[in-house]
Amino acid sequence: MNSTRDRFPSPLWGVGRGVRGESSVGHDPSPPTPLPQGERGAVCRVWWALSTFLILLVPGASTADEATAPQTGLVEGVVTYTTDSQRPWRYGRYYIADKRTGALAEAVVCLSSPALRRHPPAEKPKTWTIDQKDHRFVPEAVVLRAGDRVKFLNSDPKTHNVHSNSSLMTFDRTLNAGQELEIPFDKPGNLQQPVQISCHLHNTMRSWIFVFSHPYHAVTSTDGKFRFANVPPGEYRIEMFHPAGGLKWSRPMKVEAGKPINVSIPVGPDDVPTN
Ligand SMILES: [Cu+2]
Repeated sequence: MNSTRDRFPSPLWGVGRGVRGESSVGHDPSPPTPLPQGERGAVCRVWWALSTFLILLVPGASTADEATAPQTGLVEGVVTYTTDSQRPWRYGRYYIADKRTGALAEAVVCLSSPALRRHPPAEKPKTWTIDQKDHRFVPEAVVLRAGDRVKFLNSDPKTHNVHSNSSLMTFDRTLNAGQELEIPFDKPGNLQQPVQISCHLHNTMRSWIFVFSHPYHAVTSTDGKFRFANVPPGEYRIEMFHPAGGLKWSRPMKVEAGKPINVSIPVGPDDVPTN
């Protein structure tokens, strides 16, 4: 971007060149003719006024720079499931706390675009925790950024196991009561490619870890809500996936600076895979 100086040449620079007869205007090589006293005063007053105007204009130029600087957008919304008594979704009883609102818990929502795959890594990677408690992985769905780590705990008084044969991360470790295991997740995947975690000893235990290259992802709580702040303007898809039930939903979306977007993600029996 051109600097303010480039776009608004200093009036003093112009005066100096004019006095020395070097003005580019007309390329006149002849020496300047001294002006009468009265006219010189008028010229000075004109330049003073012009200088003041341009000085006042410079802060305006800064404002223009800010307006064209990368501004961000906000995307937020809620995931709901509409129950159909004729086609009951058997997972509904686990992930819908309030049947009246249908707010869907543990739904993973994210933005996707080719540009986001080149998003810079997080400055401070985080460590997330998945416990093994009452024969369940808690929580079941975890979303994180490439470079983050997951610490697996075993709070049960018996032995469990954590296993993954995902191309993003492969591991298989038995955890006795009270033992821990920390695993790094450096390779990004996407919404359709979670790291599925299981326990060899109890086949009903399962968990999904979604590894993203960017921060615009969320897993819903019992209120079904999600929120992405500081989204760079651009064209995206907003996608939702519920790993426990296989519910899928996606739409194209255009994010513009300073224009918050509220998204309703209503899913129902038609969004449940039939196979
Ligand atoms: Cu187990």
